[in-house]
Amino acid sequence: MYDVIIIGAGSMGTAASYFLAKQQKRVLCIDAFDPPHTEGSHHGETRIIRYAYGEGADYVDLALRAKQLWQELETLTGEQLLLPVGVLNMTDKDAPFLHNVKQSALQHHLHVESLTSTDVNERFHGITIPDTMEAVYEEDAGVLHVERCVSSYRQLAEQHGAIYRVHEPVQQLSKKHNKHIVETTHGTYEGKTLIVCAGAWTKQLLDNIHVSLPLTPTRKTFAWFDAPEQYDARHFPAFVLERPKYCFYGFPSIDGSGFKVGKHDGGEAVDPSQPLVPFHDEDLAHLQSFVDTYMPQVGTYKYGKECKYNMTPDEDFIIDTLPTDSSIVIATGFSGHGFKFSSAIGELLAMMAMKQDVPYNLQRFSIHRFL
Ligand code: PYC
Repeated sequence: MYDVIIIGAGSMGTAASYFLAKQQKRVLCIDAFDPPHTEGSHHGETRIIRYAYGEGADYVDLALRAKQLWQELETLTGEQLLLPVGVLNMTDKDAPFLHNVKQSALQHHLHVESLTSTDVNERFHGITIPDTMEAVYEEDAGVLHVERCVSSYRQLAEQHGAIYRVHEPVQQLSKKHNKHIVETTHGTYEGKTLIVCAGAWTKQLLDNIHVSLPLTPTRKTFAWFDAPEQYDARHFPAFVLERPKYCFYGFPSIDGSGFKVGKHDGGEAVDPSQPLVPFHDEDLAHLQSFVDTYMPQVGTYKYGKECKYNMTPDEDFIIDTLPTDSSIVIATGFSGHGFKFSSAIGELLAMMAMKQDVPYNLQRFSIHRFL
């Protein structure tokens, strides 16, 4: 019998497995694939990490803890995981996102710089934004190497005794005599506590135990372009650019990888059991149009990829225990902005699974807003 069974060994699950295994808990991590993999939301080389948070100051404590834990993980593994290239947040003047960035910075004493469009266009060669826009630059923010983050936590967790069962889709969840029973395609496992963090597959797993959450797995796309010198990570930041009708994000070229840009808004609702439609011309047209408008010196398209976001209606996460069973911990609905937090959320899930006090106000992430 396991102390904790984690369903979904993506970014959150691998981190949680490490924090539990480190406490000598018997932990089993189950995944339908073999992480790190390209079927969920943790592939594509890079994700943004930012602390002055446009989605609201409620996220800042978690973001700052995440940074500390990524740095600890770097020390433990000797891998470079976090590259502090800076993050430039750009919106129309007076947009709520930028207001929240400034408020987050003020409340948490974070170093940020408010910039006019002229400041941005002069300082970051290769960006052209109109004078109806403004920006906040956070120099300490940056980029995470996603696959390295996931494989580092998995490796350390296994070194501490966590068991990984991969290529084992979960088929059935049930409970008997206070034991959770998890049936996969390959076996049946028993655990005292469950953590469900299966990304796009979470909705159908929870439907299985009659918990219905309004989660929408959604197809999103990103692509790499040739990057002239000015888009190199030595001078160019990661960025989020939000306008009333769309939102894109991007990364400088790191070690010659190319300039990467992704479309954060829109996308099609998908069935996670079906393969995603491969990246196609219309996906490229959206990304190319963004690049042509705001970063016109970016070079030729190299290749594109697709991934899944697991959206909640309000785009805030769900991190909670089930109201009907406090031995089931849920972490889901990361809505395309969760990866950066996964070190801190892994630690938090381990605390919740062990019924320890947690050092955050989790009100905003409550499951009750949807039940
Ligand atoms: O996680 O910072 C983020 C992000 C911005 C746009 C998409 N993801």
